[in-house]
Amino acid sequence: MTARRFPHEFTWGAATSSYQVEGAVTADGRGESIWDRFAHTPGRVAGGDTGDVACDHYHRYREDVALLAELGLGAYRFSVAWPRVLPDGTGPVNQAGLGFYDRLVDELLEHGITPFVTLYHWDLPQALEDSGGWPARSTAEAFAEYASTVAGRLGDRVAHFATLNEPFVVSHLGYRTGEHAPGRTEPDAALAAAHHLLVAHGLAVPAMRAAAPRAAVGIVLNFGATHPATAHPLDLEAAIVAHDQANRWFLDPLMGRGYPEEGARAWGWRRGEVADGDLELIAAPIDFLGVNYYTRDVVRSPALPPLPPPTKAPERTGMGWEVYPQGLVEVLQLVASRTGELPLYVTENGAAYPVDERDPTADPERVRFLARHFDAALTALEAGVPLRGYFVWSLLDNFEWAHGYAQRFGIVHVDFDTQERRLRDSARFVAHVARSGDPTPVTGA
Ligand code: IFM
Repeated sequence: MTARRFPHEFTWGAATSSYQVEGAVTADGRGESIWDRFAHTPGRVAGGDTGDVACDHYHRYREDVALLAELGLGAYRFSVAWPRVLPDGTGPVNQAGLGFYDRLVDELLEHGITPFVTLYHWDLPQALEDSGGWPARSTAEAFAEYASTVAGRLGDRVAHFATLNEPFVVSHLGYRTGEHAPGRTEPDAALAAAHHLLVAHGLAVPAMRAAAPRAAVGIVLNFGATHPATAHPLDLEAAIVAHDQANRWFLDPLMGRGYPEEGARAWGWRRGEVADGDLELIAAPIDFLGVNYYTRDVVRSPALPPLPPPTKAPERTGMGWEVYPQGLVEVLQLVASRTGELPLYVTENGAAYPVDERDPTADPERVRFLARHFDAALTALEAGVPLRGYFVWSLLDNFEWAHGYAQRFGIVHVDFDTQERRLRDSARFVAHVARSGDPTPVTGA
């Protein structure tokens, strides 16, 4: 029997983001970001951790590119820190900060690795938050200028830019639940932020195309399989609302379908911030869509009593997220039903697990997690989903936001005392899949 394989031209990569790995938060004129401020506020991040040093990727990027090359990965997804480029969010460009990304891109290209650049992975310049943050439309306008500056500088060498990473998380964890920076708990502001993130994307797309005519421009959204807890009509209703609010809120307007009605009604959204022409602007054609997938959401109506715990508890990662690989097939098919032939990438998938103290490079659970999700991606591909690539989250153990360094997602173990990097078994597995196209683990898992 012939093994099922990914096609040769399929892109394999690993992903990181600026605040999670770079450190060097005051180097070369970088301005303050909302995550600097938030992490330095007592009680916001587990263990009082900050991204001040993180993986010191800012100084060690050559070593990290060498790791990608050693693994034979064809692509690296990273993000640009807006406050490195424009320390106050607008105004004069900090050439020293932009220079870092120049060097990183050149280093990648010298190793034959394709850069996939995200413009916004959550580190908003604090100065922009001080003048209203994402709930203010001016932030969207500032983003478009910043995005075209970066595209203009890197677009002669970078062929793939994503505007935003996970606008759902930015708006709802940042402004509704307050679990993320800037830590605001203002439901109306969260909805305004969500809309302005999409406006930012819509303004940035033509500006980036003008600045970098050869580059593909897309966006990265997070999705979860969303299922009702039971067949009770109230659970079914709650799952529809959750699906609208989490999975369709950004996808539908991007695809020209407007905001999903059930979700908008449940949030009591009055749409005051939607200006004439916004929906057309947001639906500007894009060249690819990034899909981040980790788990599923089992939805119980708040009007029903909580269910007793299941007799067999589902398998979960260190984050407490259910391991649910078939959800990736579901999500990719759902997305493709709305995006048609638009190229899709899994731009993030991976898992945090506790470190085996005897051998921090042994991570059989992560190998198994990835193998099952690779298999799901292949199933979607075989079913006709135009999936072009897969980025594992993450290349390195890093700053996992409000969890600090307690949750480790890396296929490379990082010793945060010495900054030593060591390949985990999962890294070798990803290398094997990238080389052979065969998603089956070589040994045991
Ligand atoms: O670490 C994050 C990343 O920054 C965005 N997507 C989810 C990852 C795991 O929580």
